[in-house]
Amino acid sequence: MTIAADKPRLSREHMLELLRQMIRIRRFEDKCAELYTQEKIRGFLHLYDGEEAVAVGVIPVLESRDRIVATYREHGQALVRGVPMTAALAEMFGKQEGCSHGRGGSMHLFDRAKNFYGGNAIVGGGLPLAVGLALADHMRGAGIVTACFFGDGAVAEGEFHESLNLAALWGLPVLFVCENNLYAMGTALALSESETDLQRKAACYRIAAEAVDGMDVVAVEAAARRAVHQVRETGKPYFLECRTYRLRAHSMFDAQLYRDKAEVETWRQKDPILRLTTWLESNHLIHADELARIEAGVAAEIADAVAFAEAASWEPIGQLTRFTYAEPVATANR
Ligand SMILES: Cc1ncc(C[n+]2csc(CCOP(=O)(O)OP(=O)(O)O)c2C)c(N)n1
Repeated sequence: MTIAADKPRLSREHMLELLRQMIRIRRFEDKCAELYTQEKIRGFLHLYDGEEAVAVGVIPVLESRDRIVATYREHGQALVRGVPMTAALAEMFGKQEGCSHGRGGSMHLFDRAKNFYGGNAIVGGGLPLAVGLALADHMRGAGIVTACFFGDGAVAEGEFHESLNLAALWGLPVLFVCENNLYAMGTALALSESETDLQRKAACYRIAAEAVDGMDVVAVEAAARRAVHQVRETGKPYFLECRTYRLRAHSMFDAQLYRDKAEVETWRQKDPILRLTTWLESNHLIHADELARIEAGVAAEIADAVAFAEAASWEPIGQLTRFTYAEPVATANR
């Protein structure tokens, strides 16, 4: 391992960028909640508040040719990856200018050009997909890494075990990123898993693993740099468990009866945005006007995205069956 791969990047500009990206996700999610109550966004909506340090710590470490597979709580991953906020929000509105043509909604953001393979409503569903992508890359000798994000709930699925087993057996370049937020909907981890130290599960499959404080963006980034470096060097899988917490309910339909307010409050003190801001302030690395500038820039981007999504169009009814089956090959190409 080279020192460069291991070393946290602590320049002021870099730290401000980490903060900006986390604020960008948080404010986007706040706006989504508001738009949901206005019924502009329909269907399911799962927000990422509290978990921003995971997406922001891991994704920028990847190269653009690397692939990302995510879950239904994926707005943050999509935004950090560079899926335009306009296209992401139009997707949630169900408009055809959305990144999945308005067919997928919040849970199925997809952008082939960004190597962002979704967005998946099925718990654990992204794991075999990631292994398949990595198998193809491995067979082509492409040197590409596939990062697969999933929750602690996915660990209880058979697909999790099948995917880890095959990735290890076949030596596939997958970075498994477990976002352990302690709950699968209303089920606490300790009620569904006999082993709650999730990174230990990787050892059974002979996969290198590490657990990291998922509320600390600097720690996540440093761990991700080690992990991605190792996957790229060896071509073998790696398991990164990010210990985090979702500060909001599971989805917009959840009364949160399974956890008490005091617990949520304790985790609010560990909020990754609050934590980084406090650290920057106490080290005199950020001024109030810089913070205000970041907030203003993010607010303007969100306002543009809302305007774009509002103005975007509904698909004509004649297109209803489009994407149901593969499009016929054009006669000219036959
Ligand atoms: C195969 C499958 N089983 C059940 C569900 C219903 N379901 C939706 S979210 C969820 C909890 C998943 O929790 P976790 O993987 O920890 O992710 P988190 O929501 O905490 O990010 C469940 C059980 C589903 N979508 N897919």
